[in-house]
Amino acid sequence: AYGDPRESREAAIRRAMRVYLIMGSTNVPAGMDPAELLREAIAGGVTCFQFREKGGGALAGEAKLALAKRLQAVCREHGIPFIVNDDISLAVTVKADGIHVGQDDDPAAAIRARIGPGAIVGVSAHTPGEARQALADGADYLGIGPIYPTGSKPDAKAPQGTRLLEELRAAGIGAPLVAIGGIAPDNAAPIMAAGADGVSVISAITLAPSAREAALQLAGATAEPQQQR
Ligand code: TZP
Ligand code: MG
Repeated sequence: AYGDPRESREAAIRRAMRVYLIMGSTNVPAGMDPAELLREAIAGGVTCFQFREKGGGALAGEAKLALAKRLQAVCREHGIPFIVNDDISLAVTVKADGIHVGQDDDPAAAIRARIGPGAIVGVSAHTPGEARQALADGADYLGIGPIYPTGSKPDAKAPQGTRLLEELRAAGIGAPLVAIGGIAPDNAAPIMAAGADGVSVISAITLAPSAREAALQLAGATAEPQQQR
């Protein structure tokens, strides 16, 4: 489980990147309980969770806090990291395992100063320059994308394929990298081959007929080649 003292911090974070579910209330089909969906997804093999409460109809204030706490409890029960997207005060309030920020947010060093030295800090990067800067600022992992077209983020940048992943690895950057954007079990292989440590998804799990089955398939698609043989 995350936080096992026998595992190095970086190894634990890298391992958590493998099947990284991102979700907020607006990603969950009507009539479904987000906590139940998360439980199903973890049962299928999700290794990390990010609470991303964004877009039209997103919860705010007490309702957002209450949902964060419910989902955090599920993550704790199953020993996977609970990461908060963007909202540093929420992350601090609930003592989240980490925070994920974009390029429009404070630099990783400023974020870490607020959330504490032990917390995981993830940063979205779209260019080699942004990636290097985030790592220099102390980011623990980078989110790279969008790899493929996505229907889950209206203001997403143009899809870039696996090029940046390949470029960063070729440049000798060994930091944990997680890919994002339009990823599904059937298109994850080239991402892993390009050097990603895993995939982060919204719709491939939240809109799947079975979150558990979708997570299971993503776990299979992101297995190390050595483990498959
Ligand atoms: N950032 C870049 S693409 C994206 C985010 C949050 C959305 C990913 O969602 P999906 O459904 O996995 O394409
Ligand atoms: Mg942001």
